[in-house]
Amino acid sequence: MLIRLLQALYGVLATLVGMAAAHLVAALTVPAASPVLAVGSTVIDLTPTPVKEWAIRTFGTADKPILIGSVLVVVLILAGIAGIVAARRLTLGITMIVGLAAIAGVLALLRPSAGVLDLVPSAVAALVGALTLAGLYRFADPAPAHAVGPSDAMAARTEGDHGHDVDHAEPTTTSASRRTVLIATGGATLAAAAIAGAGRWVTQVRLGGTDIALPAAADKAAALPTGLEERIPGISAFRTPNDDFYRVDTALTVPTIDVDSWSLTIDGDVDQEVELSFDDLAGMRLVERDITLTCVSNDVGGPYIGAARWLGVPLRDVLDQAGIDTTGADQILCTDVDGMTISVPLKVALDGRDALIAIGMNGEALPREHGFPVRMVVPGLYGFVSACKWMVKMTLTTYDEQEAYWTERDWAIDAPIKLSSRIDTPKPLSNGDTGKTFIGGVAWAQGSGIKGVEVRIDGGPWQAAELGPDAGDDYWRQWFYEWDAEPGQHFIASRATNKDGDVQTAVRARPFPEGSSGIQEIAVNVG
Ligand SMILES: Nc1nc2c(c(=O)[nH]1)N[C@H]1C(S)=C(S)[C@@H](COP(=O)(O)O)O[C@H]1N2
Ligand SMILES: [Mo]
Repeated sequence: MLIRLLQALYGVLATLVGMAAAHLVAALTVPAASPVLAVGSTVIDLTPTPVKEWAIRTFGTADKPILIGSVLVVVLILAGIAGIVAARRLTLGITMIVGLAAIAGVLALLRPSAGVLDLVPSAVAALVGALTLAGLYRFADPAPAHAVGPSDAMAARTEGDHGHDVDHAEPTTTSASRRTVLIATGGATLAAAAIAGAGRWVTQVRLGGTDIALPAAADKAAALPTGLEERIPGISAFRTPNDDFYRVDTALTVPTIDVDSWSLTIDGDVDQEVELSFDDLAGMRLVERDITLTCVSNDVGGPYIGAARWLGVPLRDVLDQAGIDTTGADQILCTDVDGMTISVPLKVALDGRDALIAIGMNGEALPREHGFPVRMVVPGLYGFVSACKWMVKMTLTTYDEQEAYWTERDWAIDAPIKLSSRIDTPKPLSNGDTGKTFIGGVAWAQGSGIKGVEVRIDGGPWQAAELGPDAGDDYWRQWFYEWDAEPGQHFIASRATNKDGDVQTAVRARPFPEGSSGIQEIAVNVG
């Protein structure tokens, strides 16, 4: 038994050393081609929409580490089996490890924007994994010597027949001592850790800073009014700090783009193809806008919403450089640096709303997680049909001709953000004191703006809440209601009304395929 475990450990260690080496090479070349990430990304893309929705809802932003962990567990189980097989037939064990790396290599090659270079990390994993496994067995074979050839098979049969392990066999001269085994496993563990550490370091260095100087906006936004957060503890800040801004995307590693070599291509149904460098873009007329972004996967009352001040070039201005034919194309297919596509209805570029090609967020360059160096921001549409991050190309085309990532997965192609509100405080199921209590939260109706928010306690009448400051119709409003809490359990609900007079619907819808609806109602205990 112990020997089997050791053999499995050899397989696992060889694979870990191989994967660490591959990760290091990937960090130096194509980070997303690292074997685990290539497999993980493919799993994400193949996951059916309902499962994906469930994962986002259940694990939130931990969905990525959980996915990578699951891939690792499966790979390491197979690696353990390869290690045990290698004890009998080293070449077969090595073939299994090489096979695992080959699968990762093929998946890396199948990624949307992959080139031959994407094969290199998996090739390194295969080579290093194979050499490590061979090295471990050569240096410290945990089992007594096994002959090669017919007697090998015989030994296996004997062992199987008697159902006992080889440690009962006569010790032989080539059997590794406990000490050599310890040195071998320790050495391989250290090697894996050291190489993985180097990979991490390389990534950190390559990531570099995003603190590039941004020109000032020609069309500045007025100073943001002071929000309610100092008065109402627990309410969302009027402006979401970049570090707290929700992140939703399919990228397992944050794409690292070098701003000097980045460019944006506008092609497809245009008068002339245009390619803009970052300096070209930053040299255009820049505007500053306060816009609240929302994810279609946000459940009623959920966390995937954030409000920021964006700096960018009006989408219309960039399209005008290329010259667009508004009778042909009906969508802008945006492509990110990894080949991921997000489509935007062309009409949002033309209807006068503040659709931006953004280069700045809250006074800084875009953080890497939020699309450095350039992303799209379109007020009023959920992020999955508008907010392409790490954008490198915009193609003017039709929905008939080309499908974006989420369209292939049956999500809506045009998805306006639904009127909604969220209770930030008190927290669901919290225990509060009796007496004066602030109920507070945010409400949004991008495009039309919020006219009012109402609160309902224990199924009673809807009562008007007070609104926080107004920073434009594309931006959320904070709201609060002063409540005299009495002992016992209470139910608190909120609903918003937009400036057109539409009231937030009580009809429940799940996020798929065009966003959630319904009314949030929370239970709290008082006294
Ligand atoms: N390249 C790329 N852009 C993307 C996505 C993505 O997966 N890849 N996800 C979109 C979705 S679903 C949303 S809600 C927003 C979220 O933007 P944020 O992460 O900056 O909050 O980005 C959008 N842009
Ligand atoms: Mo989203």
